[in-house]
Amino acid sequence: MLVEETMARASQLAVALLFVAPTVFAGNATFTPLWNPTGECNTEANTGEWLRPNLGTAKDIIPLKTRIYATKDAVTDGVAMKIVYEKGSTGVLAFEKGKLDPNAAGFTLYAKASAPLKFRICTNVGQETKPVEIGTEWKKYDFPFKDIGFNNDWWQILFQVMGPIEQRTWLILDRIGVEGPAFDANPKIEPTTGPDETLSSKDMLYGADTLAKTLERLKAKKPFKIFALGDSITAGAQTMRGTWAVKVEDGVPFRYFGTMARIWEEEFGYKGITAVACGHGGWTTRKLMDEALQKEVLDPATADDLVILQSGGNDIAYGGSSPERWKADMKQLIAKVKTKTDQILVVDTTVTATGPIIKLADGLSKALQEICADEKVAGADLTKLMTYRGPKFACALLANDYHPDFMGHIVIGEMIAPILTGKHRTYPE
Ligand SMILES: [Ca+2]
Repeated sequence: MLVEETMARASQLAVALLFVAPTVFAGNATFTPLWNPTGECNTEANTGEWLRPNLGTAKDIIPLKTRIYATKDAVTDGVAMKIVYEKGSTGVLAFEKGKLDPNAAGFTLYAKASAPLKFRICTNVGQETKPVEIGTEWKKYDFPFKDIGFNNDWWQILFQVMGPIEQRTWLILDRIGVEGPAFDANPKIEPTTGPDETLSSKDMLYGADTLAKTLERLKAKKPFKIFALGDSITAGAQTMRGTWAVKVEDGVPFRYFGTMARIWEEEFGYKGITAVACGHGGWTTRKLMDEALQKEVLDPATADDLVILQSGGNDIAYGGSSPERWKADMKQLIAKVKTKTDQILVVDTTVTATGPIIKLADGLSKALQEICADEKVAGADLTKLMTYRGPKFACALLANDYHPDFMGHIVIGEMIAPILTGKHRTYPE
C-alpha cells in the first residue's frame, strides 16, 4: 500500500471509528482499547498490530530476539498477543498512541508469563517508575496514570519487561487499554486456551523444483542477485516502527527477501547474494510491469539472477481487481521476466483483520498455485501465512494495516527461505 494513502484513508475513518470503539461499560468503569493515532487499528480488534518490539540497532537485530504471535490463550475474543523474548531481547514493545482521556484512571491489561517477571508501562526506558510482578496465572494489572506520570505529551507507550532477559521467556498480554473514571476490579472476561494451530512452510511454498538453477548456484557458492519487485511491503513501509534506530532505507537486510538471502548464505556457507529492493508503495501488478520492470529488473538482471514478484494487495484493495485478474496480470509480468531469467518466485500479499483481502484470501492462494503450475515458477503464499487461522489472528506480524515491521519481515523470510534450504519451519514456533 502507499503509506500516505493508507494514512490519509485512515485519518478520514478515524473520527467515525472512535465512536464505534469496542468500549465496554461496567458500573463506574469504561474500558477502551488503545487506538493508533490514525484510528486504523486497536489493541483488541487487531491483536498485536502496531504494538511493535524494539529490536535495538542494526547489529542487534539478528538473531531475532523478540517474536509476537496471536494465541488462543486469551481472556477476550479467544485471542491474545503472545511475546516470546530470547536472551538479550530489549524487552520493550512500543505503541504510538492516539489521544487518550487524561481523566481516566489509567492503563489496564491482563497478563501471564512463563515465569514471574517484572513489567512496567512507561514512555521511555530512562523513566523512574515502579514495575509490577507478573506471574504464571492470568491476572488483571492496573497502572494508574498518576503513578506513572502519564499525560498526552507521551508520544509512545512502552510495555517493558525489566531485563536483562537471560533466557527464553514468554508473556501474554490481553485486554490492553484504558479504564475510567475508575478501574473495574472484576470485569467480565472469558478465558480460553490453545492449542494454537501451526503452519509448516511446506504448506505455503510451491514449485521449489523450478528454482533448481538457483539451488545449483547456492551449492556452488556462486554470487547472484535477488531482484524483489513489489509494492510497499517490498519497499519496507512501516518496518522501522518500534525499532527507531534503524531507518527504512537501511533495513533491506531485514526485509523478507534480505532475510532469505541471509539464511541462504548461512546455509550454503558463503557471501555473495545481493538483495535488491524494487518496491513501490501503492503500485499494482500492472503498474509495476509498466513503470518499473524494464529499468529496475530487466535491464540489470541476468539469467543467473532470481526475480521475486510480490503484489496483489493494491490490485484488490485499491485497484478493483480480483484474484482471477491478479493471476492474469501476474502471468503477463512473468512472461516479460522470462525474457531475462526463468528463476522466478511469486509472493502474494499480506492482509489486515478488516480489509477486503481477507475475504479473498483463499482465492489468492488458489490463483497463486495455478500461476505456479501453469508458468512453472515458484510461489510463496504469504496470504496463507497471514490468514490460515482467520482474521482475528491475522495482525500479529503487522506494524500497521498490511505492513509488517522488521520482526514481521524476518519471520516471513524465515518461512520462505526453506524453498531452497529444504529445512522447513513452522509458524509459530
Ligand atoms: Ca483478546
